[in-house]
Amino acid sequence: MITLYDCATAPSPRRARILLAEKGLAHETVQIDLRVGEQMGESYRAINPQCTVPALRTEDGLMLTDNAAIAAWLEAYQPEPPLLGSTPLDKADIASWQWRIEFEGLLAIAECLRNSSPAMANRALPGPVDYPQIPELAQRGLARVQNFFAVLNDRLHGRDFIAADQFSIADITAVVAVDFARIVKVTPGEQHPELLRWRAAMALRQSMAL
Ligand SMILES: N[C@@H](CCC(=O)N[C@@H](CS)C(=O)NCC(=O)O)C(=O)O
Repeated sequence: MITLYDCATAPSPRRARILLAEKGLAHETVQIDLRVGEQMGESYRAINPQCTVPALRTEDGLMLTDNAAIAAWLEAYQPEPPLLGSTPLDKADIASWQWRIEFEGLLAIAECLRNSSPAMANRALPGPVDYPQIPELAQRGLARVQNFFAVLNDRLHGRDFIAADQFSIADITAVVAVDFARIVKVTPGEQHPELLRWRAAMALRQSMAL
């Protein structure tokens, strides 16, 4: 059985949960409580020395310690439905949007949250090394998140999906990013009609309730 090291409230493991559901793969879940710092403890460090969730253990005991590895492995292990694209062009389009959503969306939200939240003092970046907060980065992160919403809204003009005219991992990552932006008080509004239309359509997929 596949084991997912998860945290129900965190965005990064949600990406892996949705991916597993879209692939129709059953798995066991081990919850890691980030609020009490369980990810930094010795027992989780032995599982993932990067001290982050998600991590996934395959049936063969292979440990995958980030979303990139989990997505690559899942697509090879269970090719249907293809979520990383099938043709060279589609694969490139999906990979490009996946990177933009991670960099302009998820990392911008993290930049804002982690550099401002008192609960994350000295934890401005995830991982085994502590870094102090830089308040100016929180401001820049917020501006980047707002711009990211505008970019997605523009992209979705005349499209049902973010990339390659098909449901893909880019849609999964974008849903997770758009939903998580609530934490820095950015939500889609009337200035984002395309984003709202796409998010409502995504909500029809059972996986998105995870
Ligand atoms: N590269 C990782 C990033 C994962 C990540 O940043 N996870 C966060 C939760 S969303 C985490 O584990 N944070 C632990 C911490 O803040 O100490 C991936 O996407 O797999």
